[in-house]
Amino acid sequence: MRVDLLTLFPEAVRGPLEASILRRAVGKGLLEVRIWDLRSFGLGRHRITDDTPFGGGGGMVLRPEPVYEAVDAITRQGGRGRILLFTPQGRPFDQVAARRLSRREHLVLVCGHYEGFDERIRALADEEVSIGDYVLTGGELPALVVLDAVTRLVPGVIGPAAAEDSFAEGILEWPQYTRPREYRGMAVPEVLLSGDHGRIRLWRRREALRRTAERRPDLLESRELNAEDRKLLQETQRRP
Ligand code: 6GU
Repeated sequence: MRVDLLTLFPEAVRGPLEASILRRAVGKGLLEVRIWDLRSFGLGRHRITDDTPFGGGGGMVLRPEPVYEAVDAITRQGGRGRILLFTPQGRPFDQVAARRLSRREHLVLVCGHYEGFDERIRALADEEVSIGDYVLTGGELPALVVLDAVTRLVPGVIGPAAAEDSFAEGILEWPQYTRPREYRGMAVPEVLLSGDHGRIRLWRRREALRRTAERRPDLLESRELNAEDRKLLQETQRRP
């Protein structure tokens, strides 16, 4: 997958790309990220990228030219890709969107900044994306969030079992334990040491459903449970 990331703060996105899974994906040749400094497309000797809003009021607004010219430069390098514009007004990002975007060959991530951007920049975007109902200072962290969620779904980046975690299926993960068997008075549930894979599977499923019902009942309301899941969920209501 090729990703072009447009930002006024290239240094804000470099660190995460040089660490962990993202770095490994780049190392394996599964991901290629190019960072474009919007300032290099700024106007005049001072490389101006922002201006005051027409109509008055405070703050500075990202001008359209640097973004359009950066996208032109990307297009000249071959293909325009799917253009995502990061804004709190965008569609809330979720695992379904991550999976859909992971099938794209080329993404262009446009990070706004300042108090906002010129409305005409929206005309460039195929999608406007938000990562949740809170306000950040810019689109850099959202772009990295989306890039991380999408990259781990690109085949070969992590094992298929890890990528297909239970959230992909719409419920929360079950509790996990490793050594030691007991730590500071907290014991690993006996069933996990039993070697009985049938019992372990049912326990994990029951605990995943219990946790989802307790913490994210909204995830269960929007889906149809099969007979086994309904039975396991009932069991969680009978005994703790
Ligand atoms: Cl995409 N941008 C900004 N500035 N704030 C946000 C956001 C995006 N998503 C949630 N908050």
